[in-house]
This record gives sequence, structure tokens and C-alpha cells, in this order.
Amino acid sequence: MAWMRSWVRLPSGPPKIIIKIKGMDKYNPKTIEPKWQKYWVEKKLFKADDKDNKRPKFYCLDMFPYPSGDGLHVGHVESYTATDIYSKFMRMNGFNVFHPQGWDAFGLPAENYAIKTKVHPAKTTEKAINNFRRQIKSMGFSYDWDREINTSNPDYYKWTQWLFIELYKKGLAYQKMAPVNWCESCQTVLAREQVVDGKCERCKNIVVQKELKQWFFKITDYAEKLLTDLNDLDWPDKIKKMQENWIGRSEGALIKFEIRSTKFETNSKQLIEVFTTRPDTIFGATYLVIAPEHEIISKLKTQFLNFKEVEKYITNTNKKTELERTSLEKIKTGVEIHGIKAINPANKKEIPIFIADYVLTTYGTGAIMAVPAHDERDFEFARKYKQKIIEVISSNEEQSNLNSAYVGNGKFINSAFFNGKENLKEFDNIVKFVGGKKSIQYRLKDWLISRQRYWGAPIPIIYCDKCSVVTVPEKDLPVELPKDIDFRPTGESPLERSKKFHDVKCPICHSPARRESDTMDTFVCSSWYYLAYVMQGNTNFQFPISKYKEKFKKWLPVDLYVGGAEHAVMHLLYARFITKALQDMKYLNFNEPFLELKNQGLILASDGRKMSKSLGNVINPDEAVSMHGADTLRLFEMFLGPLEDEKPWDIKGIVGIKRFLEKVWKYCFMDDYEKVGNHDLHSTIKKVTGDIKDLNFNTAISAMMIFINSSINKKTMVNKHCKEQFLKILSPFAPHICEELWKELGNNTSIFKSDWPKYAKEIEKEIILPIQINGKVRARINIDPKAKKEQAVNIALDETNIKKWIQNNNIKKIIYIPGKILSIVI
Ligand code: ANZ
Ligand code: ZN
Repeated sequence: MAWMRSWVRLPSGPPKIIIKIKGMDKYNPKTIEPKWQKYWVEKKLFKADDKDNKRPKFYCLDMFPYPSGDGLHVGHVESYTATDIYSKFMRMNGFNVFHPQGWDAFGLPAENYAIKTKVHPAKTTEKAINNFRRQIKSMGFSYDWDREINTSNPDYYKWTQWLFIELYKKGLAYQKMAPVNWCESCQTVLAREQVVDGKCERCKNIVVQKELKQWFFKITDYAEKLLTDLNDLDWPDKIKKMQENWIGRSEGALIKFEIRSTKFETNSKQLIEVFTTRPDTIFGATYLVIAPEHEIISKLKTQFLNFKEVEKYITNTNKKTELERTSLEKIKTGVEIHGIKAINPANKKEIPIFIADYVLTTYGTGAIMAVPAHDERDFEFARKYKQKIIEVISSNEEQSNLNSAYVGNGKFINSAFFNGKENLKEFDNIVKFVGGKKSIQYRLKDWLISRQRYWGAPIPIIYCDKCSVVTVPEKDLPVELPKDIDFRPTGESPLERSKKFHDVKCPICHSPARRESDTMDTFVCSSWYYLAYVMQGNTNFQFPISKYKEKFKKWLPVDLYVGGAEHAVMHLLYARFITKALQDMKYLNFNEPFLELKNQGLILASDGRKMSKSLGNVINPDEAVSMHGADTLRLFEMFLGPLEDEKPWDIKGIVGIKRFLEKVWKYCFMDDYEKVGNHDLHSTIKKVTGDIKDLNFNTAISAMMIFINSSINKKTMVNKHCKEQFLKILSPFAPHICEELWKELGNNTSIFKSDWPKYAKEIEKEIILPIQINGKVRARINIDPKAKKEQAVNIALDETNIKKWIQNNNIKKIIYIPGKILSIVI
């Protein structure tokens, strides 16, 4: 076939005889794998080269693990294998790849463990990290270990503290009172997970909400940018949608209602401002509702005729969480405030004012105008508290039913001179008419970063009676966590108890001062860690930041980020915010940290349930590696199904994978055959290349399995060239066995130094042609859609499966429709 000859390489000379060394004829991952892992690390084969400016860069990032005492689980192996395949693929395609790993090492579990056992969190964490590192190394991942970071290392968290100070200087870090979960009997703040059914986990007393002064980051300043910049990101739609909902942008209007006392004549005019998305319904606003925390309450309480009742309601509200308050199923409660009324600015009517806990102080203005005819919640509330329901938008139905609110659009009724007009067209006019102003509100709240906890980065602030709030000077960073700490649960934050830590001199006036004893939310540590990897290396985290400008420019932003969907909101949003803030401070020259994001799906136990310790169905990667080898485990996890899908662990599958690798081993030791058709090889290369680009690892593996089976059975693709090309495309998936066989074939440098194989031009246009025998599809072949009949028939008759079906039968007829089908009748 002439069209093939141009790129078929026939073996030169007689087939080579491969002398089999004793012991080499069996695939033994136990001896191969540690050997190559050592080799790669010693040769620094996967080093991200700061100095190389010739190759284009590629930054491939994993979500770094929290080093828990349980060790690595198969979910980690799944996503880390995916990024490892991609990183190796990109290296072989000529990229300077940056692929780091590190430890998200601060956090509650280690501290809780310390309280229970008195083992210092630093010890527990170090032990866990050593175990994680050993496990990760045993998988043969191609991390650049010179870039390893640990968020609990003072060298690292001095920069977390630096970040805090920079944000503070720019007005993006500030203090305000905020509610925390407080246990009266333990006299302590509780983390959300320590509150069980509204009670303290430890003493079982009722937990209340208490106001404490806490630190916040002003992420709300970036709400609009965080929303619009989502458009430029190659992220799963689901994740983008979740971020969008979290930011929760609403267009509406702010409208002021005048307040009148029914008891006294007052001179000072009081106003309540509401936020509404439906200013068009204002003629139907028959009462106002304010949040129990609304400032007007303390201002006007002397006017209230039922202050006791109102006060009691407020006390009860303090016991509820926000979730309980806003839950849609919950029956709405409220209390009318007697003694004051509001004036509806549209029709000047006097309307009652309620307090109710379903109105949140943290959204809009903490006050709403209630329009029961057109809002479900207001409708329900009005029914319960016997308030007027006035329809102002007509639903076009003859008989309006008053069994529910009409939330749609239509023509105005009961709305003075707006009557008869379309509501949608009058939004602006009605806002103007009542003296309101258009406004955009966000659900997003500022980020509360204070934690009354020990095992975190100390907030670098000192309180001085003369100088007030003072930031720790850069030269004094890090503010180190004291080591000798008493973990007994007495109710105070452990840092508060350490005199050495707490009592300091003011950096400005040198008089006695107090150190802030709260630590930062661990999400602050992980909000910038992708920058830390770039900073890590020979310069070792030295100030000033300007040292890193060139490196940031070289490596960032991250090109591909892979991790679990559980970080859809918090971590990703915080990292995006910090990037934008640092860009505005001119430290970075890009506005988004992660250009492409992929989520791996959960790996379930073989029974389809979630793996969990309590169910006893957790698979330990160590066991799988020691039984089958890392290459088998890697391939197996990638073969379970598409990366993003949830998929059950399939015990039987792992044996099949092992057998595939044994066949690869056998194939590479087969003697050369003269009969060579490179066709299968090239279409396999094409398929695997395309699949890796799309992160479709399972289908890539199945293409390689088909190749191996047909090569061994048909003996068409058995020569050094084919073996080498095949090993190259398998090597990102199963690095150890490929490196070993590559060497066996006579290569002296690592397979990962070689170039990714190219496939022949002809393959570019190929399609898959089904081959029928007596009306049933029995095989499919890769072929040029314009191929001649003779060509198609030749390839088809060479297929093992077709041969099997035809055997000694006479072919009666062959119908060929190019690009569509080849049909053989026997
Ligand atoms: C009057 C009205 C009439 C409303 C109507 C809706 C329908 P989104 O879309 O989520 O932004 N609201 C405003 N502030 C609130 C708060 N702090 N707590 C609880 N509810 C609040 O919702 C905006 C709407 O939710 C606002 O528009 C307001 O009710 C209510 F036919 O005003 B509306
Ligand atoms: Zn001072």
C-alpha cells in the first residue's frame, strides 16, 4: 500500500535477538519502583527550572492536602495521578513544567488531638507529613521537591502575616463586633463543629451567640470583579454557578420610609431605609419588617409601647443560627412594634412596623417593605398576623385568587397614575417617584478570619493604650507561636494564657502592650500558597517581596488546577480575592490565580457507599501499592471512569490492570517481527494524545490496551521503534515500568527526557469505519474516509475479529460506502 509506505519504517537488518537475563522475564514492581523513584529524585528530573527561558512554562497545581493522621487516601491518589500524567505529558511536549506539592498543616484536628492526648500539634503534624510524603513518593509522582512548603512553618507563616499587614494597610483588614458561638459554662468560643444541636459538645449547655471584636477581610470590595471575571475562566459551569450564587448579586433600590411616633410629637425625623428588588410593588407595601438587630430599635425604644415583648423576641433570636432564621420551611415569627408607624412614600399611608428574625441584619439594610400580594414570605406572614394584602400588579387573570402571592409581571393596579402601565417598564420611574435610589446588593459577606485557637498563624497585631492598634514591623516577623503551651481546656484561648507571648512592648512607644491572641483562619494560609511554591527554592522566603517579582512573572498564573469540588466556594473565592488585592498593590501582574480548573469525582467503596472509617470500607493506598505496585494503582484509578465522575472501587479491575502491565512487559521482550504495519501505532498515539489533552484518561488507557492485545496477537507492531513509541505514550500513566523497559531497549537517558511521539499526517484525517459481516458490525477500523475500496478491504480482512468470522467461507459480496461502512456478505 503506497500511501502507507512513506511513513512505515521497516526494520533494518535481521531481527535483533534480545538475550533474556534471568529474573528479567518477570514483571516485578517491588524491585523496579523504588529504584526509579530514587533515580528521579537524585537526578532532579522534574525540577522546575527558574533559569530556563527557552521552553514555555506550564504550572500544574494540586490542591495541597491537610496532613491528617489517617494518611493518604485513594481520592488523593486519583487527582494527583491525573496532574502527574498531565505534567509528564507537557514535559515531553517541550514545556518547562512547574508541579509542586506541600502541606496545609494548620487546623483543628491536630489541636483537638493535643487537648485529648497532650501531644503537641507540631509533633502530630510532623509525623503525619512524613507519612504523607513517604506515601506520595511511593506513587512515583513527578513533584519538584525543592518547592515543598508547609503552612505551619514560621518561614511560611511570616508571609501569611505579611499578607495580613498589607491588607490592613490598604484598609482591607479591619475589626468589628461579630457574633460567635459562646458557651456560658465553659466561658469559651466554640467552633461551628463543636456545637451539636445547639448545645456545647463538651458540657451540653445551650450555646448562645455573643458579640466579640474580630478581624475581617474586606472581600466585599471585590464582589463585582469576583463575579465578572468568572467569565474568563475555564472552570466547570457548576463551580462558576456556585460562586455566582455565593456572591449573590441583586439589582434593586434603596427607599426611605419616614417613622412617626404615635405617642409623642417628635421633631427629629427618623427614617428606615429598605432594600427591595421590586420597587414597582411599593403601592402594595402594607407594613415594614426590620431585623431584631436593627439600629432603630435602640434609638427609638423609649417610644415603644410593648418594649418588653420586643426585647424578649430579640433575646430568643440570639439563640438561633442564620440558617435556622432563613430556612424556607420554618414558620415565620415576628412582633409588631406598638408606638411607632411608618409612612409609605408612594401613597402616604401609615403602616405598621414589625421585627422578625427572617429579616437578616447582614443583607441589604436589614429592613424590608413587605408586599404580601406579591411575595411568598410576606404573604404567609401577613396571613398569620392579619395584615392587609393589596394587589398592585395584575396577573391578567379574570379572577385573582388570594391563596398565594403573584410573583410575576403584568399591569399596575391600585397604584395611582401608574395604573394600566407595564410594571417592567416603570422601575426607574417609580424609584424616582418615591425619592429612592437604584442599588446593587451582594449576599457576599466580609471574611471573618479571627479564630480563638492555637494551631494557626498568629495575627501580627499589638494593642497599645497610647498608640492603639499597631502592626508588627516586618523585621519582627514572624510572630512565632510559643511552643510551651498548656492545652487544658479551661475556656481561654491557649495563646491568651502564655504570658511570654501575650505581654509585649509597643513597637512604637515601647510602653507595655498586649499581643493579639487570635490566630488566622487556615483558609488565609491556603489563599496564597500557589505563590509560595514559586517563592520557595534557593531564596528561602526572604523579605522583601520585590525579590520575587520576576519569578511571579515567569510562572504565574496557574495553568491547570485539579482538586475536589468541596472547595467550590470558600478556598477558590478567597484565593481569587487575595490575587486581585495583590494585583491592586502592584505585587502581581494578573487578576486570576487559576486559569483552568478540573474537579475529580469521589471514589466510592465497592458497595457504592462513601469510604469512611466508621464503615470500615476505606482502601489504604499503601496496601494496594505493596500488593500490586504503584503503576497498577495509578492506571487502575484512572481506568475506573471519567475523572469528574463518582465511581465505585472495583476489586476485580485491579487484577485486569496488573495483567495489562504484564502484557506490556511481555510485548517489550518479544522478538522483532518483520511484518510491520504502523497504522495501529499511529492511531493509538493520536487517540492517547487527544485524550490526555482532554483529561480523558480512562479512554486513553483502553486504547493502549487494544494496541497491546492486537500487537501481541497479530504480531504486526513488534519491533524496537514501535515498542519505544508505545512506552512513551504509556509512561505518564505507568512511569516505573516504562522507564525500566525503556532502559531494557537500550536507552541510557530517562524516558521523560524523550520527546512525545508524533503521529503521521495520514492519521489526522482518519475516521472509524464499521465493518459488517452479514449485517452485523463485527469490527471497526481507523481509515482515511476517502480511502479506496481495495485499501479498506485489505485492512478489514486483516482484523483478527473479521478473520475469525470469515474463516474459510467464501465472500459473496462487498459493499463499500466511503466514510460510512464496509459490509461483507458471506
Ligand atoms: C419588596 C418586595 C416585593 C420584595 C416583592 C420581593 C418581592 P434578593 O433577590 O435575594 O436580593 N429582603 C431585602 N433585604 C432583606 C433582608 N435583610 N432579609 C430578608 N429579606 C430581605 O431578595 C431581595 C428581596 O428580599 C427584597 O425585595 C426584599 O423583599 C427582601 F414582591 O422588597 B423585596
Ligand atoms: Zn504605643
